[in-house]
Amino acid sequence: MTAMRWCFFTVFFYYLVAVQAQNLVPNPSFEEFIKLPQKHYNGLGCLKYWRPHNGNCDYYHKQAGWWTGTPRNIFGRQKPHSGNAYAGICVRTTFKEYIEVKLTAPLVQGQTYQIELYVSEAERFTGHIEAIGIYFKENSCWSNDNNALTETPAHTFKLSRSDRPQKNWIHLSAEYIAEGFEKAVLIGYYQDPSSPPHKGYSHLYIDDVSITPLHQLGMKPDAPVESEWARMNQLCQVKKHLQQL
Ligand SMILES: [Ca+2]
Repeated sequence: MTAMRWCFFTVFFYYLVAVQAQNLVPNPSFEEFIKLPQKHYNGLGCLKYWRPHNGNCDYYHKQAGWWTGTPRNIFGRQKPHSGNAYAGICVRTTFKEYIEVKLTAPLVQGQTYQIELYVSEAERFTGHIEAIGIYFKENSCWSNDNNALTETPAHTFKLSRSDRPQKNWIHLSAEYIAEGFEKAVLIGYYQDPSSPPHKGYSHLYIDDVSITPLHQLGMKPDAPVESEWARMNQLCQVKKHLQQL
């Protein structure tokens, strides 16, 4: 292999890694597990990377029994948005669960990120989760406090009561400009001060969480976002060039 070809091969390899590594959330689809969830334990301890911030939270997988399986499980029936698995949190009057994960890299101050996730309220309960909060932390830590977090989330997604009960996943998406301290993310219930406190028993399925850099630092905020199609086009160009060497 000539030096030139080796150079292009190296660039191509790192480009592929960069494209695939953009999501800073490890195990974003909850597919990597340590052990399958079972009836006696289906907490996030079954998963790689993800941890409950409090309580146990819940994990569901297609290969598990019906109690903790997908699409059918104890809280309802829902196909994974992708793959075979998803996570779940319980929200009760006196008990709110949060899932958390340490990001693969800290967020960079001033950088804009796209936050995305898919949620679905389980149909076997009557309560409605009014809002989901995205909380960033400097450190990932477990808490024995089962109350709703009192701090203001980095972003709040309001959920419409008309979305429940339903079989479809709701796509939540927002942009966020990092402050630079963010090393872990928590996802869970948010108590809007202007709304009455949550009542009843609710369960929320969560799948495909991603936090990706949207704009490169130094670019204008309204600069066109490089699309997946454009990236694939560039990859094809690099591959074509390699074949010509
Ligand atoms: Ca999944």
